[in-house]
Amino acid sequence: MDAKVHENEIIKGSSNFLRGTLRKSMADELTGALAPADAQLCKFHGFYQQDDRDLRQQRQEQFLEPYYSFMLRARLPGGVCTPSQWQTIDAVAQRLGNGSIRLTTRQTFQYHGILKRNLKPLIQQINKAMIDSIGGCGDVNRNVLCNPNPLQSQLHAEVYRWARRISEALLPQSNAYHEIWLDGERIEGGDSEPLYGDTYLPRKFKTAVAIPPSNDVDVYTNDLGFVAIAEQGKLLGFNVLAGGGMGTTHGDTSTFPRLADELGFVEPRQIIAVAQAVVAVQRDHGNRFSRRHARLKYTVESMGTKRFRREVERRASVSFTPPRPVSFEHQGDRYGWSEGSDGNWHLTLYIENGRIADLPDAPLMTGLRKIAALHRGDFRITPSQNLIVAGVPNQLKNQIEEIARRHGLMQQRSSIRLNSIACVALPTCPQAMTEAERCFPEFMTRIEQLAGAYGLDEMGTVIRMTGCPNGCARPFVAEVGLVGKGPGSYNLMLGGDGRGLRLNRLYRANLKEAEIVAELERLFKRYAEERLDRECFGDFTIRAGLVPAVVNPAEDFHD
Ligand code: SRM
Ligand code: SF4
Repeated sequence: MDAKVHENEIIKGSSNFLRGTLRKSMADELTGALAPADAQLCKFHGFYQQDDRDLRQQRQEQFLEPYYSFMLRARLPGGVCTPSQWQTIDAVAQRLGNGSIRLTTRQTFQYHGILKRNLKPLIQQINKAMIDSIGGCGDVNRNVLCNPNPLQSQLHAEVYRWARRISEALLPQSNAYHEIWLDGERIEGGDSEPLYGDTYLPRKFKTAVAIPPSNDVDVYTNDLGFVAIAEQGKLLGFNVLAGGGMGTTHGDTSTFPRLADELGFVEPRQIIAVAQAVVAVQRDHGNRFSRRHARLKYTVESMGTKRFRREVERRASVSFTPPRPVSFEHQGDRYGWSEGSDGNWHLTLYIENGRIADLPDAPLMTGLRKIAALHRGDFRITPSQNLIVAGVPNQLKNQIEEIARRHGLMQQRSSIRLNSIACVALPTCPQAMTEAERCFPEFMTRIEQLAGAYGLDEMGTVIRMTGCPNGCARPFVAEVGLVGKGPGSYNLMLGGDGRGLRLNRLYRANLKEAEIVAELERLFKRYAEERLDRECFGDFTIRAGLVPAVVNPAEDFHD
């Protein structure tokens, strides 16, 4: 292997298909941590080693090792689970996690604060409920997103089945997970990774399936995207997109967010071959020297879209036809009850920051436990960290609503709050430069007051905050993006279009919260006075010349 490749390539290549020394690390009772190489490999098994950053200094002063614990992320294609699976998810959080469940921006759930000794029992318990964490993280395909709101029930069911198939087709084949965590039998010399190879992908890889007119999955921000094309509720095929991504590094202009390019249209039966071909091109052409430049978006950028498309066509033995016209109307979720075409009802609940816990004024966890006990449909986690109680027959509607209301799951919220999201950030995220989840509710209260003062609180502007520029709440496609820059300070980004079709751009750097509020007050005032009929805030910021639109992010995102 080339000596200059990134050290993670060596770790992967010599791991014996993701086994490394994980068993030994787990058995070592002298530390709450894993050996450094295993702390990389464990991501492929769905968990991260973390330490409580609030306690770092205190522990250092007491000459103690950091307070290590683990975050586990499940694989849940399209965010769908049954009520009985929900009951397990809940029980495991109480017994082996920190008592809360965190819904994520990729339609799954995370447990935080798992002690090393509890990892194996936790993985075993969720697996008994038929939920695994394979590829929850790591340099492989991650949880596959799929529009979760089944208004057109049959089309949704069909598209969801394709999302599951993609997830299965892109799963790593190593038996290591079963051996290490589920005490499965060892396959002597039998392991191979026909798709990924022994060094897997150069970097994480993300796939989403959208059903227009909703762009709730932010399909253009994914490495690989499929946009369902239907006529009168019948699925004809998918437009295929490639090369989207959010992560950037402050001060490094060679990194940038990017929206995926359209490769073309294919029929449903062709999409698995196409997905595998896109992965294979990334496997063979992605950058294995610099992880900062290793995502598919840089591969597409350096190969050029035409060559990339040809290579996918060749490997998948397909010919793309021109992409079909699509029209997306909004990002985010639509709340409350909606009726599916099959006569069942779906209740979308706003879960602030995706954090499910028994809060002093809102026992969310207990409420959902009670709903799970009588619900016969399914639960769907949305890409905006919310939850849908889906497939409720008419006769259970009132009962479920009554429980939801009594447990604070249906509080009155402004549209501007309902359209906002924040990432986890402190205290668990090692990359966080500042707060997000913990400060966001109060910050949004100030923004609500501000918007209310100008009659804009129901305008539903998309506001997203992250504790660093990795972009976990997809802030670069928000109308207002707040991207952590340093303790208590954020870059204020403007110019998204509320549909996830345009990147935003830096408006003011390094602002403290009070400065952000003051800036937004000026901007909201102008918007209230000057906006055109039905013009969203993001479009206004471009038309008013507050920021120029990003056309080619490789060239102009950092201008
Ligand atoms: Fe993320 C890393 C949390 C969605 C881009 N992300 C992390 C880590 C694991 C920090 C780390 O490197 O150790 C965070 C763990 C925090 C914690 O304590 O839980 C973390 N990411 C999250 C979640 C939980 C945010 C949330 O509030 O919901 C989301 C989990 C999704 C899931 O279920 O799989 C989450 N992360 C995203 C998204 C949004 C998406 O995928 O739709 C992005 C932007 C899209 C993209 O990938 O380009 C995203 N996360 C990153 C990056 C930057 C990657 C890059 O290309 O530069 C990192 C850092 C890295 O990979 O080195 C990162
Ligand atoms: Fe952590 Fe940054 Fe992701 Fe927020 S955006 S969870 S701070 S990596």
